Amino acid sequence: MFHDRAKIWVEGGRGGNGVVSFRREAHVPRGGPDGGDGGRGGDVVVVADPSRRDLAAQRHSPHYRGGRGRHGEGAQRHGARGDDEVVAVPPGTTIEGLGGERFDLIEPGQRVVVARGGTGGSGNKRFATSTRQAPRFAESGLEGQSGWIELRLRLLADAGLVGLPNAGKSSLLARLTRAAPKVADYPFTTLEPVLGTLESDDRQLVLADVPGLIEGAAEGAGLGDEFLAHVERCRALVHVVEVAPPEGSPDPAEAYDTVRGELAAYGAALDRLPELVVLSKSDLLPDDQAGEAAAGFRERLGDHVLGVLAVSSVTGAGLDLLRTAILDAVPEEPIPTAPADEPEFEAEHITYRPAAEQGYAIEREGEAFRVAGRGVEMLIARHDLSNHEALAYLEQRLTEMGVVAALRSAGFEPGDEVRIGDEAFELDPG
Ligand SMILES: Nc1nc2c(ncn2[C@@H]2O[C@H](COP(=O)(O)OP(=O)(O)OP(=O)(O)O)[C@@H](O)[C@H]2O)c(=O)[nH]1
Ligand SMILES: [Mg+2]
Repeated sequence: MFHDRAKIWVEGGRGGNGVVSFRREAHVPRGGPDGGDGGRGGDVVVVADPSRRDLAAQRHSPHYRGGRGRHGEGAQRHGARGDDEVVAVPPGTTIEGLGGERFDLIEPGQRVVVARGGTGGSGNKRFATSTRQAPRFAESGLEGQSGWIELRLRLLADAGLVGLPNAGKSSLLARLTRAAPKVADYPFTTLEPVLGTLESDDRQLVLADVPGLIEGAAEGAGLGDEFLAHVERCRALVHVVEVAPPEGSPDPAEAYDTVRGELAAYGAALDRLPELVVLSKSDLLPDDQAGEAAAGFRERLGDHVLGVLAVSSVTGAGLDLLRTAILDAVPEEPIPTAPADEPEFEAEHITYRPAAEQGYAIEREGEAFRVAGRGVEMLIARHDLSNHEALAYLEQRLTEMGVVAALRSAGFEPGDEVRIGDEAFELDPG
């Protein structure tokens, strides 16, 4: 089964804790603080890996967690950074990130950080000042970013084979490329997209064979039309129509119009892609009749299509012309820009916005006051409020940040209860 969607849980590693430690030396009775900082938690990184075919692995095990940052140690030893967790996906995968932003992984090796690890806590050394020479507190590490994100694969193909079921699409892919798709004389033989590479002397081009479309596919008839996502990135369509359909089947013109209608109903501008029309199974008609059918189509469609060709996958008639026509239909790759000119892709896109961290709002909750805001909540999360020194430090920081003044103008009096994040405490700024 080919999986082109997956929902995964991503969680950056927790930062390591800072440590409380004091220098110990022979002959020095009380050394200064020397507690090191905790290391940052590892990130969760999604990487485009060409050896991956689909998103089956992510559906099978949907949880990804960055490694924990190590705690700091005495003698100013900082904890090591946590290991990154790598999620390998096929090129062509689109990611909807934690903040709703979208990333397209196209080139092999392209990577995006989808969940950052938490920052490590500072050791007590960092809290030493002239008036607080022996701080007996340190910060805890913070949790990493976490949440569910969506992955969606849209294959990277240059040209897509479309048509009614049984039109002969897979047979063509098998003749034009080394791919070996299943071929059989019943509709919906192809259940999932198959890629093949069309080779010429100087170019390689990827062809996608997708399931057949029937009337009403946009409303879910047959196999529906979701698999058309895999031709969305194509630069041309090869529309396959049986030149001599069996008794009782729609004639070639009707078959053609049905598929065009479904392409238009799907959207994504599929009906505006350059189109080559292939009349398949020409061996079932005498040569002149297949040629006449092609001429009739050409007249009817005119400039709307790149061309109309009668071919046979059985005899090989017309296949060389078709190969050339497909190569011509897909423009040469634009010359890639020098890597230096490309925007930095490594998703530093997901950054904390310092401005947002500065802001806070004060609200009354009965007798208590709630201070809401990412910056203050992170500050509280880092400290152990049962530690008197840590509490005194927090009061000092809240005063410096203007939170205490803002509380006072909201009616707060020293000794009132203040709530921040999950914590509630009596604030009594000196
Ligand atoms: N005589 C003749 N038969 C063909 C030709 N091409 C395909 N066929 C037959 O047509 C039937 C359908 O071929 P497929 O290639 O599986 O058709 P498809 O369009 O991929 O069909 P779905 O995957 O079901 O949509 C098979 O029995 C093929 O052997 C051809 O050029 N000549
Ligand atoms: Mg097929």
